Amino acid sequence: MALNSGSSPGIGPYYENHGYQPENFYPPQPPGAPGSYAPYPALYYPSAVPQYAPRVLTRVSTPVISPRPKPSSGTVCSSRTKKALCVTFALAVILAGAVVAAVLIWRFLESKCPVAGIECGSSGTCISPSLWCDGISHCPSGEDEDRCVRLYGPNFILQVYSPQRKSWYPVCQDDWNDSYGRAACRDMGYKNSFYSNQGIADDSGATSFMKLNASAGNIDLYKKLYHSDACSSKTVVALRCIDCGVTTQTSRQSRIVGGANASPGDWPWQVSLHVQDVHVCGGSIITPEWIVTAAHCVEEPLSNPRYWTAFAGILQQSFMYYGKGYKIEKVIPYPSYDSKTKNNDIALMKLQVPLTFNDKIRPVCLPNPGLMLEPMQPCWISGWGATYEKGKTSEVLNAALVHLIEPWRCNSRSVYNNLITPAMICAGYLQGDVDSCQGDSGGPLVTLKSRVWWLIGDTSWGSGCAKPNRPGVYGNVTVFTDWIYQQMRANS
Ligand code: 4AZ
Repeated sequence: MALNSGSSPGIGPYYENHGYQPENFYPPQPPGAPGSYAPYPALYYPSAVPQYAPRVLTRVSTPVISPRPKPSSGTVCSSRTKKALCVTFALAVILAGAVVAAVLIWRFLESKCPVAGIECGSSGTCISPSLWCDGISHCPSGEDEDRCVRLYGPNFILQVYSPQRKSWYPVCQDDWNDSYGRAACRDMGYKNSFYSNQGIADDSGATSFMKLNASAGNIDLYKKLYHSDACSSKTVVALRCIDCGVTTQTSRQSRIVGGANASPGDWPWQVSLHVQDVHVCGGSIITPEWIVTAAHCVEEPLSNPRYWTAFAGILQQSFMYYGKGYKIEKVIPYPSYDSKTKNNDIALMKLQVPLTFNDKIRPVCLPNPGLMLEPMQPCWISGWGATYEKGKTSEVLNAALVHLIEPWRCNSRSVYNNLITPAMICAGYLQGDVDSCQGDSGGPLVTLKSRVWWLIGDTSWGSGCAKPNRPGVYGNVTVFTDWIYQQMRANS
């Protein structure tokens, strides 16, 4: 991270960071890679050849003395009885093989959506995970839209999608309890994770709610929900599935304006991702098992989870050598990541063993839809990246204050001239000086709002570091939250 000086961000009118935006919102992309750096040095590439020596069978030098001349058909199946035994044995082996193959085929056919699909109820119809909860019914009985939940706005208001009315509704607090909260968190993709349920006054001006029919017996949560224009408690459910976006650190803002070394617990979601004991990229903890990073970090030949180790809660690179590293179980790059344009530069890593949270290791919140950001929202970047262009990665974790730069400004001719897509977000200073740099990739761009830290971006690219009119470009995480939750659901 290039760290020199900072400046006070201006305050402008609010704008909503809409998730998905129309494809044709921006002009077509000119060809050519926008980044001027390779994502990782060739030095870190794992060897392309297997690292084990093949075992060779050695012959015994002592001659074998045969009492009788060798029959032409071989030594084992020599007599008639032995032949019969051989045939029986061979048949048994073939039969066992056939049984194993039949079981495997049966299992494959039994999972009715074997190729990355989700089954609509038990109808046998398979649809792509990306079509779930997209507001359009694809399943024969609309099952893909009938248990869609989301957390809306800075206060985590629980909303349920109504396929009939084609709209999201807040859930009235009447008769709600923690076990419903747990079920909603599970349906969102949080495996066994639930933090709090609270009834809060709804400030969205909603006049219609989803209400629980408490007398409906022990049936599915979504079958118990019905529309109502009344909500007697006058409060709606605010649901937190994970205690995210909080730090024990309180004096950050006044201490490190303009960028400086981080203190323990400042950025507890920041991880360092290593390949062969070398820091390659940053990442952000979002749950005990999931890390958000950049897709360009895990491009071939580094797509294999076995190459990667994550370090959490450690500020200094030299201490990681002795620290506890977390092995990676899965690497999931965004399916339509484009390595030429860096469009959709986001990936997920699933840890083999979940993290235990403490003051130094904590998750950041994924941005909820309805989170309003200012055009020049103050944000923070952090990482072990180079402290000057073409420099080496830093020994200590650094952090800097930057501000968002509106897409129209970042796409202007003097800045990135239409290279910025809706899946990207620019942050930094047009005068230069403070920026992310090589080695910060995959790491967080976060903002503090309603006393919660939100993951707004993942460090993606830029032309050089801290140069005038060349701010940092980040993956626009808000655009990817549906995909992230889908992956957490499908790989839990
Ligand atoms: C990199 O190569 C990189 N100035 C990350 C961020 C920026 C440039 C390069 C933005 O990892």
